[in-house]
Order: sequence, then structure tokens, then C-alpha cells
Amino acid sequence: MKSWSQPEVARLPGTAAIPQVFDTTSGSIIPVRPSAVAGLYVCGITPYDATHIGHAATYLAFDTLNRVWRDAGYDVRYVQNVTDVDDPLLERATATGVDWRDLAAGQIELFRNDMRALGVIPPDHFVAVTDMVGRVEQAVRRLLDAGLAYRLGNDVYFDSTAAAAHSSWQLGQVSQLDRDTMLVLAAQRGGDPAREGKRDPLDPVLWMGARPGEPSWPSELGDGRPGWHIECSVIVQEFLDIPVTVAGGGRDLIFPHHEFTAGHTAALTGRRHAQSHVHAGLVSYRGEKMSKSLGNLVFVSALVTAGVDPRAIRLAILSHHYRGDWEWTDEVLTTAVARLASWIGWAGGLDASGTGSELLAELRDALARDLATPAALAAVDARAASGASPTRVDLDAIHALLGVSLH
Ligand code: 5CA
Ligand code: ZN
Repeated sequence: MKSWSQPEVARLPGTAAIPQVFDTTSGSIIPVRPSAVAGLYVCGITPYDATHIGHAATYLAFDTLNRVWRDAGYDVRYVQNVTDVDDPLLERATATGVDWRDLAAGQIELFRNDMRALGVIPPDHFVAVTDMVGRVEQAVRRLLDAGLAYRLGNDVYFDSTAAAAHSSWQLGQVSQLDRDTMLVLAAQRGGDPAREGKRDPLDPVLWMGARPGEPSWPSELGDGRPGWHIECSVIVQEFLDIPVTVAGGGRDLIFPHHEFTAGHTAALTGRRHAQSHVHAGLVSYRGEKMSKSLGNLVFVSALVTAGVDPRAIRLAILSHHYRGDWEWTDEVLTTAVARLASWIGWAGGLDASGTGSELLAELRDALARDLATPAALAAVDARAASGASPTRVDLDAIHALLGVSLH
């Protein structure tokens, strides 16, 4: 599927260090050391109620990693999916009387516009799940043939116990959660632990048999559609080398989504899904997680339509460390608008003949330490406040590493 246009990213002088990021699986900050190519997979939107500030924050976290990797000299291959067929999308389409395909197409276009406005480097492959149904179906058949999946009614489930015995993956390996917590989260986040007849209540669905009034695809498994985790597992295998360097998304995806995505990949390939799993914290609004189900949403497009400079939205988000949870408030935005104005004022005094940049080293240093964007913004603030005129290298560094053009 088409993604969106590439922003300009300047090449910076000198060399940058390999960044360190917090890996959920090991629970520690580790260097993300790509081999020849840095493979990045980030879980994409389910296209309704896009793009809220929570989504934008997650994609900006990984955009920062992408920028830091490129600056460190790596080729990055970036893949992002779009979950364009899923229960909540279908429910919204039914509730609003819109065809689910039209709902998805409109929201994907909105998302592209928002990402472009925010200056996010597009994925190399922006993959609709509906374009991968055949590949998913083949993968499910392989799991059934291998004895790692089982039928229940018209559906097919992943046999977690058999998969753990057969591969290096163990239930809890990615999320590091205990079983009781997993049971609670599975029930909240799209799983069905209470369903009768499952071998393990946590086993996730791989293929959902056709239900009346819902879209389905013809299959030897019985007409149906893919389960959620197998989609991301298959897309990663299709477009990236396994293990992918970083698999990421918001922290709400740690369990069950990333746990079972990794389980499916291990069961299908005998290999680890990802070298590291990186998760962004959750943005809240009015006291609760910003989420489609609660409806407490602030949309990027609404802010831009209201006249907010997208660079200020970017700065508002980057003023929080990606890994912590934080709250969107009017004050967060006001502060960012003022910061942008001060940076623009400083950039107006460009020293066109200057070639040095202490700031570049400071930005590189901050971002290599678990993508510490608040420290990076503070470094620019300090530089702007110092009275020193910016050089072109300063402005290129802000543009390439923080995605904010002041030229
Ligand atoms: N389509 C699936 C992933 S395969 C999905 O979770 N879609 S989503 O539209 O619900 O979320 C898209 C991305 O934004 C995910 O990476 C999710 O973890 C992240 N996200 C959702 N809400 C928030 C929030 N409030 N704060 C930060 N990130 C969020
Ligand atoms: Zn996903």
C-alpha cells in the first residue's frame, strides 16, 4: 500500500554512537546493534479514530529511533502494518452505517496526512492486513500441520503449550508477566480466556471462522479471517529478516499482542521474533489512557485545522520521554508553541559562515541514551538562550535528529 512522502533528512558530519534503548524482554537498557540492515517493525493503526496524540507519540518514538540509526550510518528497513479488518473496526462501521472498507480507507488517508504533517519518515513497507490474508492462511495451515494449532468450532487456535515445547519461545518470555496478570490482560485486550474447549485459556485465535454479516475470505480452513497476532508475525516474516532488530508499539501491546506475535514467529520459523522489544508509554487525557474505547481523544488533524503548527505538536510530544506515561494538557501544547517560537527566533540569526556544532554532539549524546528527547530539547533551549548564533550544522542537526525544520 502507498505510504506517505519522505521528509528531507540531512546527513550530518562526524559519527554517531549506536543507540541504547530499553528492551522490555530483558528489562534493561541495551544497545540496539543492527547487523547489515536495521530492521524495524512497529504495530500500526486499526483505522478508525486516527490519529490521536497517543498514536502520534508512539510513531514519533520510533521515528526518533529511525533517525538516530540513520545518523549512526545504518540502513534502516522499516515496516508498519495497518489492521484494516478487526472486530472494533467492523463494530464502528456497523454502528455508523459505513462500509468497513470505506471507513478504513478514509482513516488511512487521514493517518498519512497526519504523519506527513508531523514529519515522520514513512515506512518502506506500509502493509494492509487485508493484502496478507493468503499468507496468513498458509501460516495457519502450517501450524495445524505441525501440531501447533487446533480447531475449535469454525475457528483455529494457537496451541501455546505445544509451541513452547517445540520452540525457544515460552509463554511470558516477551512480557515477563505472571499467569494471573496474563489472564486479566487477555480478557481486556481482545482475547477470550473464558471460551470453553481451549487447551489453554490464554491460547489466541489464529483464524476466525466466518460469521454472518462479517467479511471473510475463502479458505481450506473454512472461510474466515485472520486472528490479530498472526497478522503481525506473518508481515514481519514477509518483509524483514528474522529476528527483526526492534519490534515495537505502545506499551498496551506487550501482552497479549507482542507475546503471541513472538510465539507465532518462533513456532513457524524456529527463530526468535525480535532481538529487542521496545514499547512507548501511554498518553492519557483527562485522567485516563487516550483510547478509542473511552473516546477521550485529541486528534492531530483537529489541532492542525485549528491552526496549531505541526512542529509544535511534535515538540509537545518529544518533550516527554517516550517510555514514560504522560498526560496531554493545554499547557503541554502552550509550552511547545512558545518553545517553537523561541527556536524560530534564534534560527533567524543564522551565522551562515559558521561550521561548528557543539549542539550536534549534545543531541547525539542525549538520543543515544534511550532516546532522551527531553534532554535533547533542553540542549537546544540552552543553546538558543546562550546568545550564540546557530550554524547551519546546528539547524541540520535539529532537523535530521528531532525532525523539526527551522531553516
Ligand atoms: N492495529 C493494532 C496494532 S497491530 C493497534 O494497536 N492499533 S491502535 O490503533 O489501537 O494503536 C496504534 C498504535 O498506537 C499502537 O502501537 C498502540 O500501542 C499505540 N497507542 C494506542 N493508544 C495509545 C496511547 N494512548 N498512547 C500511546 N500509544 C498508543
Ligand atoms: Zn501488531
